[in-house]
Amino acid sequence: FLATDLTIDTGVQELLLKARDEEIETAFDRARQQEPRCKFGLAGVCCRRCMMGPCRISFSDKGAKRGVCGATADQIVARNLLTLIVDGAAPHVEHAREVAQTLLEVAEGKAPYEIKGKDKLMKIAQGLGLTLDGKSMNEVAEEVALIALQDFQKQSGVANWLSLRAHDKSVETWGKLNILPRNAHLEIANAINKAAMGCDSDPLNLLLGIMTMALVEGYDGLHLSTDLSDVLFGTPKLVKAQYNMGVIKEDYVNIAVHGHIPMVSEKVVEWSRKLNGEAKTLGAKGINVIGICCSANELLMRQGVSVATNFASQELAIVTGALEAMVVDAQCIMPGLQKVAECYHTELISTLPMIKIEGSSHVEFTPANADKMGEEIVRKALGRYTERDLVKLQIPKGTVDAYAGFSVEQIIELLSKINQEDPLQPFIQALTDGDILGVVAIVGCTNPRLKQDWANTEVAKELLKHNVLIVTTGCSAHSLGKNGLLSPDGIEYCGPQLANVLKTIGVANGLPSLPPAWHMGSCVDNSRVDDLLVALANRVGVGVRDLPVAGSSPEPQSPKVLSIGTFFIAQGVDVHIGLNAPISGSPFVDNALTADKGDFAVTTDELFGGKLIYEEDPIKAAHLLIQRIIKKRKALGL
Ligand code: BF8
Ligand code: SF4
Repeated sequence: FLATDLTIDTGVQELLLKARDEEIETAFDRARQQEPRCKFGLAGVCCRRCMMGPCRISFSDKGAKRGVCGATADQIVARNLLTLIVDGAAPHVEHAREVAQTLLEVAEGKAPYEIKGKDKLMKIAQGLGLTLDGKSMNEVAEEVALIALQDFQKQSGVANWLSLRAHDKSVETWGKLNILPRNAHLEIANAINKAAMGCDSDPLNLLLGIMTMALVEGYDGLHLSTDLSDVLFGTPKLVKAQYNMGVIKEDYVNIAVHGHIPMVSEKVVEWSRKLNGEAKTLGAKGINVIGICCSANELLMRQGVSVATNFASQELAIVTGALEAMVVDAQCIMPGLQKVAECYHTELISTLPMIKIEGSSHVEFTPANADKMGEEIVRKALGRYTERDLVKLQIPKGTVDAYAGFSVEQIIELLSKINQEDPLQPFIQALTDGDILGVVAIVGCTNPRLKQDWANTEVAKELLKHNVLIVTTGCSAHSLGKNGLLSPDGIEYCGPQLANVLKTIGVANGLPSLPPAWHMGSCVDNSRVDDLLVALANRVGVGVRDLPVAGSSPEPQSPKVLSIGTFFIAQGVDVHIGLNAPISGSPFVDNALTADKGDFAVTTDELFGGKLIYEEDPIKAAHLLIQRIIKKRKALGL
């Protein structure tokens, strides 16, 4: 395979050739070794839920139409999708719980972090109905953390973070369907129970279970993680940084942070700054921390740390031969990293007690020993610097400037330079006039089965050309960053009306223009996208489902894309994916998620106002999204 067929990132292409010369295998090679893929698995009709199986449902008239227990294709696919969505939501829920637990320990004086987001803390406390009079910041933080932790305990009522963040009209819809979650752990256990052999076999009831899990993802995964991370580490503001493998610096001690959990990555940055002088005694110019995947997003948004690469090419960062350490925590960490690290002087370091990697070192994170962890990790990296093999050193040249830090708070501040009393007004005016046709969130991953960064970038460019504003998160944001769409220069891709809007807001804020894609953060920060939608809906006086907006994940790999996607569908937002979910083997599930209102007895389009759109071709996908946006505009009389 030509490297140019695997990725549009020229730095990654260069490193793929280097890896081949050095006989190092990466995910791009392994993705091809898995072809041809099992068609039963792709369609979702394979069941391994008990030892009467595994069973699979035939596509032809001749073969089996039911599993041994009698389960049909609809039942098998619905159960599989439910557990797939648990696979997506559970890591975010655990992420949120860890942040909440850390906040509690900080408030109790047991963990070495300071609360940097005092304003956010007070706003959340007010939203939760707490009285603030006479209370210290730590007392308020403790109360907020305890209310957050109730979302893993309470046995009745509705999850607290849903009540805090959801739009009233959405809650009304979910209440009528009886899908409101009580606590995240209970609903995860329920979902696994529903899917077990001999339990729920009603595809509609399973679909409703999927939507409950989607709400768990949305509120006790995404929103809770973002809110409490902002409390601990501060709400992001506009920052400028660089993208591409070129951010790894030859004459520095390089530490890559990879994963998701900001408590880990923030401490690595803090200790790299503290021990920077020690790098100089080794002959290096200092310590250079760079990001990969969503840890990159967390640090980019709050610390302006530059980004080396995204998911599909994580192993290639090590192939530069210039990483002293790669620090990982949870989610999207390829086990293949260790084998690559063993070919170089790089130390792969896992951190979370429950997530270890065969062969790697481990420096344990707990909130209380976070400083000890940070110091030990940075000292390990310093120790590796002198072991570098200069013959194997090759860092692709070139970086791209990018802006990030588009929290809703920051967006409102930028807009307030145009209208101080009513900051959202100019944005809504531009939407009303069609200068902004709609807003699409480009989110999710890169996937070594697909040409890296290509579809993410092409969907974005086609939408921009038609005056659709892009907001972005996750590894897709990195695709756009690498390709210049997070820079003011990127407005060359915009239609004239959108370009004008971006210039006007940019100039009012001392920039030539805002970038055409607004980087809102990591995957859990899709909560920020949701916050923006709720703020717009409230300001206009409609529901989220009425807004001319959509989501798109052109290169998904993780079930997190499906859990986040169904969360947005539950709010009535259409969601495009560029690689099919394993649902095509079930007429019921496939139609329920992808058909239009009225075409079948049950569709999410009818129940919630949003549906799943599957399209591999990025240009066609962009136009399917534009059609849906225009339909929503018409319904609003625009
Ligand atoms: O949570 S975008 S590849 S790193 S799943 Fe993973 Fe996908 Fe990247 Fe962040 Ni999100
Ligand atoms: Fe087969 Fe039913 Fe067991 Fe699944 S649960 S493996 S369909 S017998």
